[in-house]
Amino acid sequence: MLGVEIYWYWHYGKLLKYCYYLVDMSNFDPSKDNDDGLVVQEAKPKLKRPPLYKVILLNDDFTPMDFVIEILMDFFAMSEEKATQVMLQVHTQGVGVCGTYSKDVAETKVYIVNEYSREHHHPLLCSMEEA
Ligand code: TYC
Repeated sequence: MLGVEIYWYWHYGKLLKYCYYLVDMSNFDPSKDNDDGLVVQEAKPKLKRPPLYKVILLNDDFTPMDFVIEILMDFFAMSEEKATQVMLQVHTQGVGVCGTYSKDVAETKVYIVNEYSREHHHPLLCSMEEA
């Protein structure tokens, strides 16, 4: 590059900067690729998908089955059939998955389920783990 010429000007009340880059085009041949052997390597994407979290329900001996079904339908948008299936899974296996979500959504679900259970004096426990 041979140099830069800078101009300032007013445009609708704003002071704008205008730059000319002066380059030597004497050896420029538009029929060539003009990259001087430069190899351009594509950058590997550095972004990673954020981790997902499973929201889980734990079994206990006291929470009524109907209450667990109600939770699964109201907070996890399950049909009555699906909610019954998941509740029975927790009841027989000790733990069951209500759904998989981003971290903040999973944290919110865990919080509202546990709050709702406490408000209704049930010991039902909801938790989360990385998927
Ligand atoms: N085990 C409970 C009962 O017999 C029912 C239950 C199911 C409790 C699932 C909690 O996450 C749970 N009433």
